[in-house]
Amino acid sequence: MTQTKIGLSMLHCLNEGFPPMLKRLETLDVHYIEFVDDGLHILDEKRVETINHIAGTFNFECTVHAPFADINIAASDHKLRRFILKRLERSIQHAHQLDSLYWIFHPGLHSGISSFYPGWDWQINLESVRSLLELGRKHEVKIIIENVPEPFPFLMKSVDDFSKFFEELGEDIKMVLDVGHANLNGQICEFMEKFKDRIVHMHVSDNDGKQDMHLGVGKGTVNWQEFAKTMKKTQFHGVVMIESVQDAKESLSFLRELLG
Ligand SMILES: [Mn+2]
Repeated sequence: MTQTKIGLSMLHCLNEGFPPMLKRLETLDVHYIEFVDDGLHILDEKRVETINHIAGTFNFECTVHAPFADINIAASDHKLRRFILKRLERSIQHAHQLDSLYWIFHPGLHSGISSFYPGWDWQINLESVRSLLELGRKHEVKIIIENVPEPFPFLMKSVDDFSKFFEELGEDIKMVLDVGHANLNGQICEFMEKFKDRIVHMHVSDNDGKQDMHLGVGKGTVNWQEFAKTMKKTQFHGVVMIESVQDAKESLSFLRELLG
């Protein structure tokens, strides 16, 4: 039996700056790491080089989370969108230099003018995803899209949103299932079963079912027993990446116990 691949996102120390994050990296007991190309951990050539140097010594594999704080790939202003895509391309290049397994990004959001033009931002979102897929091919990086949380005005949060998206995109794209986000609309198992051939990576954290709290795994209302059962049933073999902001180490032992 193969062991479940469990990893840890460096999101848990995004408040700490880049050098302290590197220090932590050297003490972690995981084989898979996710870097967040945002906030104090924004990547550049030099930082990528440093990470590669550490990876050579500590032998980990990584994924890269795209910047997300100021990013809307469904931005209606095309000049702004072009700039956003440029920024994202730089992130994809860093993912390539890090030999990242995947580059993970968020779908676009509705804006203050969306109601005047129904369906327009949905189309822009599709277009931007096609552009990103093209950039992924250009830089030889597998890009994957994430389900995002309520109550934010994202275009793609539910199973129905993703069904519509996969149907209309006209290209093949895989996804990362964020279990904490799916808990907010009560669709964890539905996502896992319906998109078992699409889901290649997972983000896990816990919450109270109302807010995206990124609690330690086992500290909220996610039914982890059911999650483990469904994971087996759907034969998920990707990385289960802990995205808790608190109790990262406890989450790691909880998942090792749960998933073996
Ligand atoms: Mn996530």
